[in-house]
Amino acid sequence: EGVVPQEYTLIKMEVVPPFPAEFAHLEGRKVYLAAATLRPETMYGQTNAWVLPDGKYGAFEINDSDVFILTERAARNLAYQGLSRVHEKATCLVELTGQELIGLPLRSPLSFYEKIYCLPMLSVLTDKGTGIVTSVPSDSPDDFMALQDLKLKPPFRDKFGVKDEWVLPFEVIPIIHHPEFGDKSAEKICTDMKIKSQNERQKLDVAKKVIYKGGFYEGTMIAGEHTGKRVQDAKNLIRNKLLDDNQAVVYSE
Ligand code: A2H
Repeated sequence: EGVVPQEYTLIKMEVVPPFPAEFAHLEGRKVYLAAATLRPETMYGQTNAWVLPDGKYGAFEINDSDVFILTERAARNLAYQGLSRVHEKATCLVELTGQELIGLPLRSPLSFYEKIYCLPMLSVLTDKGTGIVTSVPSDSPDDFMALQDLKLKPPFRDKFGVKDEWVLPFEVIPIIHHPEFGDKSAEKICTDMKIKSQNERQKLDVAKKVIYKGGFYEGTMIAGEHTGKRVQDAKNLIRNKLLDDNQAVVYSE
């Protein structure tokens, strides 16, 4: 963990009932995958959620109605930030593996797609954020390559029990115009750099930096109610609206 605290926005990706057998007894509660992002302005472009298949997760009580699925580490941090039903204590209702979360249908705030699915990504870290990531393949090279791997490699889908219909219908949505890399900047830079898979860590780290810099500081919104505004100016407007509407919470670590 860094010395400077990182402030994330946790996006409440609602698990659409009916729930699978592993947490059928949560029926009647609102259950969310809580995805940590630094880019709330990109939520229009969500196509899925990411979990680490071997990761350990739990369903934790946040208050009388809401249950968040995330790592225990994040649940403990949240408890100290006033987000647990029991004061300063994380209470786990069910322990879950990432593999058990794959295929969950989700409704996520601002997403153009009404229903999206939880899918596996091998670069998800369980000691950062919540261990849940929301996927925006238009603007994140990691998300783009992980989705490409699933789309182009049927054996990779089979390995994790991923159904075609959780992946194939979800196209990259242009949401930000990047001055140098256009409207699907992550796809463009991955093609230009000839990145072959989600495992090309060094290249992806370079791609991520380049895309982030131009997209955030010089990008323009081309989707949603802030179309035409600079990304820099839209970010806090979008973030504050998500927080006001109780579709997101603040999380620091
Ligand atoms: B960002 P930082 Cl469009 N493991 O959100 C791996 N990656 C994680 C993670 C974890 N446990 N928790 C969060 N992240 C991702 C959107 C996005 C993000 C876009 C473009 C760039 C970008 C959609 N995914 O991040 O190491 C999340 O992806 C590049 C900085 O704390 C989160 O924001 O700086 C970002 O990494 C946080 O990374």
